[in-house]
Amino acid sequence: MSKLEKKVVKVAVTGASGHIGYGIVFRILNGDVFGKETKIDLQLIDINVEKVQKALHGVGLEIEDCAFPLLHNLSLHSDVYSGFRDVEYCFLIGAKPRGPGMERKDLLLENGQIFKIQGSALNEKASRTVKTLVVGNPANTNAYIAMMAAPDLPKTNFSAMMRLDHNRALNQLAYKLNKNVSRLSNICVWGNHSPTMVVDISNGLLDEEEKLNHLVDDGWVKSYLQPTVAKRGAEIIDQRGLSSAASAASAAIDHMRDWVKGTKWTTMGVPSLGDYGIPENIISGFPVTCDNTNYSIIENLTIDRDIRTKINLSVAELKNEQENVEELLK
Ligand code: NAX
Repeated sequence: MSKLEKKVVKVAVTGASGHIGYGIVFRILNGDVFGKETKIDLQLIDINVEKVQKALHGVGLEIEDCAFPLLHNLSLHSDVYSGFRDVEYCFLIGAKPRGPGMERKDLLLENGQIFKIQGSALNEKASRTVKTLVVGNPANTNAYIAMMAAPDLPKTNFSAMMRLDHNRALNQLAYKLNKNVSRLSNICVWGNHSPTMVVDISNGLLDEEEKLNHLVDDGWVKSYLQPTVAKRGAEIIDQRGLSSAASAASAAIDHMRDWVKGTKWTTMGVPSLGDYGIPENIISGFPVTCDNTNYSIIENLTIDRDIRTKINLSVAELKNEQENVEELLK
C-alpha cells in the first residue's frame, strides 16, 4: 500500500439525514473536500428519534450502494459523544427549524442548547485540531456557542458558513459581467449570515488585475447585488417550497475544501480578535486566506464609509444574538 492510500481522515456530519446532510455526504465521499487520495471514516449523527434514525440508516444503505472507493468506514450515531470520537473535520448541520409563531430569540435558545452540547462533546472527544464548520442556523451564534462550550480547543477551530452568501454574490457578479466565476476574485461578505450580511466588492478583481468596482456601477451593487443576495434564501423557499439544500451543501464543501487545501482569498465566518473593529469572539464573515492548515484574516483592507455602516449594523445584530444566549453559557 502506498503512503497516500494509507491516509484516512475522520469526518463527522450532524443532521445527516436532513436535506443538506443528504446533499453533502455523497460529495464528501466522492473526494470533493479531501481529494481523491484520502480515505474517509464517516461518522453520521442524527437525533435519537426512531423515524429519524431509520432515515439515517437508509442514507447509510445508499452510501454502501455507491461503492465509494474512498469510504474506509461508516458509522451511524444518535449521540454526539460517540459520533465525535477523534473527529478531525466536523460539519455541524443539524438544527431545529424555526416553527410557526416562533421568535428568533426562541430559536436561538433552542438551537443554543444543541450547540452547547455539541461544543462540550467536541471538547471532550474530538481531535485537538478538529476543523468545525457550523451550518445550522443561526450559524454564526451557534458557532460562538460551540466555541465557548469547548474551552480546551483553540477558538480558531470553529467557523460558521458564510460561503453560500459569498457564492451567491460571486454568481450575480459573473452574470452581470458575462464572465466565468473563476475569473473573479477578492470579494467578501462581512457580518452575520442573515439579511444584514454585507457584500463587499471594493477589493474585487477580474483576471487578478481589473478592479470590479470600475466595471460595475456602485448603484447596481447597492440596489441590486446586496438585496438580491440578502433575499436569495427566501426566493428559493418561495420557488422550491423548501430551503436551499444542494447549494448549501456545495458551499459547505467549498468552505471545508479551501480550509483544508488552501486558497488565496475567500469568505469564512470566524471569531474576531478585534479585527476591523469587530469585537473579540464575534463570529463574523471576514475575508480570509488559507494555507493548507490554517486560515488568516486578510488585514489592512480599506473599508469605505457605507460598507462600514452596514458592517456595524450586522455586528450589532450578532452582539444582540450573543447577549440573548449569555445565560445559556453560564
Ligand atoms: P432539515 O430539517 O432537512 O434537517 C435538519 C436535520 O438536523 C434533521 O435530520 C434533524 O433531525 C437534525 N437535527 C436536529 N437536531 C439535531 C441534533 N441535536 N443533532 C443532530 N442532528 C440534529 O434541515 P436542512 O435543510 O438540512 O438545514 C439544516 C440547517 O442548515 C438549518 O438550521 C438551516 O436553517 C441551515 N442553513 C444554513 C445555511 C447557511 O448558509 N449557514 C444555508 C442553508 C440552511 O438554511
